[in-house]
Amino acid sequence: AGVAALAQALRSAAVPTQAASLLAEGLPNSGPRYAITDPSDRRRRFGEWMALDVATVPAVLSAAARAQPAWAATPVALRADALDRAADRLEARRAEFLHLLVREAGKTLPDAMAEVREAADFLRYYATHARRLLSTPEVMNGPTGEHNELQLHGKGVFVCISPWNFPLAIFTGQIAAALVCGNAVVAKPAEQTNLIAVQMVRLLHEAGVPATVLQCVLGDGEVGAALCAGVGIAGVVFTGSVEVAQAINRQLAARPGAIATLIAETGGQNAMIVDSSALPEQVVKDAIASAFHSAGQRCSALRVLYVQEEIADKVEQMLRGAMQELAVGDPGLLETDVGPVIDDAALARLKRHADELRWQGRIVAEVALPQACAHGTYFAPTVARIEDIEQLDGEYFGPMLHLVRYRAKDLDQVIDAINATGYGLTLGVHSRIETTWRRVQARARVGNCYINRGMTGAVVGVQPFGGEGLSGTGPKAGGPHYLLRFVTERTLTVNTAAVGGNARLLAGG
Ligand code: UN1
Repeated sequence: AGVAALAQALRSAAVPTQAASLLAEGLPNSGPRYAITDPSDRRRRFGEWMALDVATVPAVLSAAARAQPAWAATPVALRADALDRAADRLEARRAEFLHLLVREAGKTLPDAMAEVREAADFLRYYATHARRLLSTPEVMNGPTGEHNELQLHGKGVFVCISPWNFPLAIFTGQIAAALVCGNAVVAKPAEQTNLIAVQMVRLLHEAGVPATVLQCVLGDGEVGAALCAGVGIAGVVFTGSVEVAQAINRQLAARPGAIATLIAETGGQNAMIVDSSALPEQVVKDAIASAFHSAGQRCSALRVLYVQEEIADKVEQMLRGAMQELAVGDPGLLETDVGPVIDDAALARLKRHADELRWQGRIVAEVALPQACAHGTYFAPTVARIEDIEQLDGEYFGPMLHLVRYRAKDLDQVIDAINATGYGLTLGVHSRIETTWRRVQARARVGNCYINRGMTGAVVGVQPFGGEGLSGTGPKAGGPHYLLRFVTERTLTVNTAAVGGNARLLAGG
């Protein structure tokens, strides 16, 4: 009954079909318009978005800079309350956001539900954490007659650039962290998911975040680059490709003025290592979920499965069988496991890669696409055998899994090869021998290591998420250190004797 009610609510949810930038009052808001299409059926154009004229970007940033001091002066408790209210409203309006996640981003219903929950979790987690972090002085008492404080203040204006694969959760998490610390935000969502973004920013405004403190700018990479070129910005929060993160890093380094903060979360070349003590049923279940659910479009997703040769045939055979059970199709249907990839460009890159592997005779298993997928950007879940991870020339962001066999004596070389990719996001290990998985974990340079389970779906506050090397700058999102990069520290030392020896008079303000 609950599921049927949800499906009904989804169909009847009133959702917007037009998206435009949300700017401070008085700023010109016009630019070219683009159709919004449904990835599960490209013929379905259900809306339109309007890009911002790039010439308006400096005025947007100036408005943000003017609004920031008053927001920073608002007590942290009130800023945090606004995030909590936003979380409550988001849950109350769940159907509308689920609908948008399914239609605009091609997410399956379970993924969409998890994403709404994650967005609410980010709001509440950063609210709770900020209340504590920003109000507790960490310094010791100085000598008598002296009062000391270590204050944490917002840095200024943050530019938040977010990806289409978590258009609600990551978009909201970046913004929430920056705002609650007393920063103003100019957010630029991925071009593929503007409706969801604009709807979330409206909700944050309704929850009490002033419109000039949080603006949302729609546009392509040129608009993103113009935002990052803003002379007055304090920092950039970016989740997306390594190449773009590196370009932003160069751009920030080359600017005159203060050195801006870059918080980047990028890609991965994530592996799972399976030794001969592992339970094949468990391995196959976790590998399928980690590689193919969410259509493989998570930066945490499994790309390379290393299986010790003794059990490789068995795992391969079971994998082939299990893949035939995967339902690929319309993400709006409850039975669907794998929806479309985001757009034609993503599909073309995956197809080129799979075709090359097919010519080399490396395909081990492939799901047949049902007829109903003909008009969407669907990529058939595929498994291919490769020699080693170094054979991959980058991240293949989709339901594509690569298999490598290894010998027990080569385990250290396997880990070294994974490390040598330069990425370091997630790693899975399946082994019932504790010394083995401990040895792997100690040698691997990755941000999130998962033992005897799937390797996606990090929970905010429980599994702080983020990588090292090419995978990102840290600190981890949804972890206790994330907010620290959004604030600047100011130490205040007062000679209290000079004002009559009453420190409380000073601290009371
Ligand atoms: C991403 O895919 O961009 O653990 C990061 C997970 C998610 C990953 C989000 N939190 O699968």
